[in-house]
Order: sequence, then structure tokens, then C-alpha cells
Amino acid sequence: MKNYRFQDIQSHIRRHGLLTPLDVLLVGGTGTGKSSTLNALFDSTVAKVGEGVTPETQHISAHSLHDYLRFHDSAGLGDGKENDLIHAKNITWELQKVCNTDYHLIDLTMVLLDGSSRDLGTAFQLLESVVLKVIEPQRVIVAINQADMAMKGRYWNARDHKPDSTLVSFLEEQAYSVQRRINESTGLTIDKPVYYSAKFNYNIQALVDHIIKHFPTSRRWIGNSTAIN
Ligand SMILES: Nc1nc2c(ncn2[C@@H]2O[C@H](COP(=O)(O)OP(=O)(O)O)[C@@H](O)[C@H]2O)c(=O)[nH]1
Ligand SMILES: [Mg+2]
Repeated sequence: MKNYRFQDIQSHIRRHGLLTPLDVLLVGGTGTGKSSTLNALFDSTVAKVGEGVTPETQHISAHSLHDYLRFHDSAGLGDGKENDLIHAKNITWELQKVCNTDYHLIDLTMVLLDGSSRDLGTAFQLLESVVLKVIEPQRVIVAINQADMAMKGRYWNARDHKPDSTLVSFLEEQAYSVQRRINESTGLTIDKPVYYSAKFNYNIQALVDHIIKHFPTSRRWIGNSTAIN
């Protein structure tokens, strides 16, 4: 994906006088596929898959796709109450980081959900009580990974690495339902999530399109920090 829509990314940043690179923070429960998503975006192994993060070793690592776009992999939530608290603090801290005296480092946050999970409670909790407390909703996007497993692997076309029409309908409905649920619990309208499979490289272009579509049009001034309380 390094070359994908490079010019669009570059011209957006120049047109709006944004700081380079644009910084995107990935957040999501442990095992949602943050590392796998980074690997799919980079077409190579930049992050270790299937590795939980212990409180001693956790950190947020940065990966530059190129001069204009950089991703930050955060520790996941959902592996124990104590760790959750530490992770929540880490995410808050990362979102509040400044890159110079006037602007925050993170421009956009992408919350990843596990499309195969029945319980998206942890993810909504994270979104509501951590992310949206610190960053404006216009700077938050939601993406549903593991699209291949959304119906327990059924209706996934393993030969062509894409969903059959039954699974597409299911994923569409799931995306709308996530959008509705966020609206009900926060009152905020977030754009319909994109769904993809990091493992099978399905809809990765759509994922990048979704990110580009939601690029901010202004720098994140530190005076504008809080969204909702
Ligand atoms: N079936 C399927 N498995 C996935 C997908 N993305 C990640 N996984 C698996 O989910 C597990 C956790 O992935 P990882 O990227 O380490 O998640 P992280 O904890 O959020 O960084 C690993 O076993 C991955 O192989 C996907 O799109 N489809
Ligand atoms: Mg990981």
C-alpha cells in the first residue's frame, strides 16, 4: 500500500497546511488485529502478530508508511481489568502527546473491532470512555477486521479471498449496527465503518480509502483538546 494514492495523501496535506507526517493511532482490544492490519498496510511484517503486551513491555510503536503517513500501534484492551486501566491511560497519554508547542501528535484515531466477536462491548467502552474523551469525533474512525470470520467462516470464498453475497449482506448490516450503537451510546454520528480482512488482504484498499476520506483538514491545536465529558 506504500504507493497507493500517494499523490492524494501528499496534496491533501499540502492543501490544508497540515504537519507531516499525518499520524494515525490504532486502538482496539487485544487480538482484534492491530498488528496484522499494520502488516497488511505495509505489505510486510512490521509488527508481531499474536503477541499480547505485558504491562512491563508495553509501548506504542510508530511505523512510517512514507513521509506523509505514519501509524502508531497501541497496546490492546481486554486482557484483564488492571491491564485495561493501564492501556486506557496509555491511549489517553498518546492522544494527548504534543509534537511541538502548539499541536497534538495524533491527527486521527482508528478504532478496530473484531468482526467475528459477539461481544463488542469492550470496543464501545474504549471508544466512549477513553478515545472520545480526548479527541474530537471527526478525528475518530471505526474499522471492522476479520470480515472472513464474521459468520464463523461461512460464506467466505476461500479461493478468491472475498466474501460471498450472503456474507457481504451480513457485514453491511453489522457495519450499520455498529454505527447505530455508537450513535445511541454517545449521541455522535460516526461514518459507517469499513470492513476488511487483514489476514486475507481483503478490502485493504477500502480501508486506506476510509482513512484518506477522514483525513482532518486542520492541525490538532492543543487548545481544542477535549471532545465530550
Ligand atoms: N481470520 C482472521 N484472523 C485474523 C485477522 N486479523 C488478525 N487475525 C488473527 O488474530 C490474532 C491476533 O492478531 P494480532 O494482529 O496480533 O492482533 P492485535 O493483538 O490487535 O495486534 C492472530 O492470530 C491473527 O492471525 C483476520 O482478518 N482474519
Ligand atoms: Mg499487536
